[in-house]
Amino acid sequence: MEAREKKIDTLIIGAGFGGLRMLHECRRLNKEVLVLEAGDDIGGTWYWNRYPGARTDTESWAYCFFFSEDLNKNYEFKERFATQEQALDYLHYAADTLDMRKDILLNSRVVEARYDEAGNEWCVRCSDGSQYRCQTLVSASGLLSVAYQPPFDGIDDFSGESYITGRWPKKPIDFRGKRVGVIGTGATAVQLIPILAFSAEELVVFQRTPNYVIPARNYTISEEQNQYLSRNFNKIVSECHQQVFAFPMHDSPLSLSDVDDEERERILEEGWEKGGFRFLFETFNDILINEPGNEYVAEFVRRKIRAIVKDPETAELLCPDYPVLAKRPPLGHFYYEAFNEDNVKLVDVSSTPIEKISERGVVSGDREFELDVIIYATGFDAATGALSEIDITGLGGRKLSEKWASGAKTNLGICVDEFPNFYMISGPQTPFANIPMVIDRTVDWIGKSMEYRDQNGYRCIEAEPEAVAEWDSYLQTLLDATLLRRGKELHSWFLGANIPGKPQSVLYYFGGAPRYFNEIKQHVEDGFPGFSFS
Ligand code: NA7
Repeated sequence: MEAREKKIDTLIIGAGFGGLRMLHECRRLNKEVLVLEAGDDIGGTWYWNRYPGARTDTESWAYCFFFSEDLNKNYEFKERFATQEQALDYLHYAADTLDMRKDILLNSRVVEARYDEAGNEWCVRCSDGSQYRCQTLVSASGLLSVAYQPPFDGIDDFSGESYITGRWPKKPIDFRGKRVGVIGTGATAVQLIPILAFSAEELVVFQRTPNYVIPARNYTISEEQNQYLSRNFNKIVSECHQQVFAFPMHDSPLSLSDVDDEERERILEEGWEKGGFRFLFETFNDILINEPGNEYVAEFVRRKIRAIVKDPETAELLCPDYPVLAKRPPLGHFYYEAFNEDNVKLVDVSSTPIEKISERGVVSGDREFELDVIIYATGFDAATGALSEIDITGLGGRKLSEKWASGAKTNLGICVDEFPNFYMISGPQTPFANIPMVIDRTVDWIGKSMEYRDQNGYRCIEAEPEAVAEWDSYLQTLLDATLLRRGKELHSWFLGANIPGKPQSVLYYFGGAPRYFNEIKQHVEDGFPGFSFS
């Protein structure tokens, strides 16, 4: 039987924050649009990451859509940092309020996208055999959507239960009376560990690299604060446009050397009390670039760790020895405190790596840890993972996987040369910052470029190869100016260094969100230099 083939103007892959924002943009442009979503519900990250303790690390009033004041005015945010259920609830609320579901097809995993030069169309195929043709293809498949599980020997030999945080089952899991091992101490594990400490009989945490965990200081949002947030929606949006990581915060005017030790200590204490990323951005403005000053902040956090964690040996293991922000710092909800519980044990696997998984548990060096449950909180194939799961072919049979064999390269983090009318949201080489805000600005640019293409009688937009090369070296320069350049030795997913063998390139733009927003705005005003229209 011949597979059905539907023609549509614009196809969007993924119904998370990016896909829904793009759907809204297509409606603004009066485009016929369809969103193909692999899951059986919308939500993307917030659909899949339902492990206990999952929450946003961005304050909920800035973890939202920014295109409609009315949409947010009528929504009640529940907590400073939305839980997974709350973040998903917001997306459901937005999709229902804006009647988006009629343009979304669930259970539709895109596996192939091929550009047909003769027809100037993308031919898209899903795993169920359904096929589509579209003029414009937009990937909103997520920056952290393909969970990474290290290929340890013997994974299948384990006789207990195994879970991967990024593909957590819908059914609640009962950890009571069980010996549970968590591999990883990134942002995910940091959220999960304090919750598991309450239920597991024994909790063994396998740590390769410690992180600087900043207290989140979560709280319930009062009715009064919700009213304040409604009244101040535009102010919040404008704050996000101006803050270096697109948060509704005020970057400190002070550098670490502007003040003496006593004042520096006071400011850091104040930031520690505010909690969240305010500790890093509202205290001093050069933590990410000033190495000696950074060491002062690092030692401040280490002193906090030593003060919280009672066992000195455990406290030392939890103290990182690299610069703050060289890896993405997690926000903690009583993370360090969890290590004071008698049932929680920290195991350092930095010098004796996990060698294999046995029938009974985890083997590191000459030690075997017997477990009933192993949880892999081992991160994601970031930025390019979801794109590399789709067989994407551009002009002249060029595969995206071949093109990126030595590292992903793009223009503006949105388009790739030889892949006409193909856009990426949250793809490689966009800013790493408050993700819904970066999505918002990226989609605004995509919408304007589509408008420009259509209104000027063109049928095609394509990135120019010279501009792609320039963007790549520009991003390298921006990275080199920050302490994030240390990421390679720290297995940072910002560089693809968390996955052995992954081609490495600068996967994110670190010039600051406001600079990027201005640059792409300028691109529109200048008529899209670095892109050819035909
Ligand atoms: P991360 O931050 O990539 O953390 C993954 C963790 O898994 C990290 O602690 C890794 O140690 C650890 N890991 C990975 N491979 C191994 C092996 N082979 N052995 C031991 N430990 C290993 O992912 P998350 O899901 O926590 O967070 C991702 C982002 O999601 C986060 O930054 C937020 O933006 C939301 P390592 O540090 O590499 O030594």
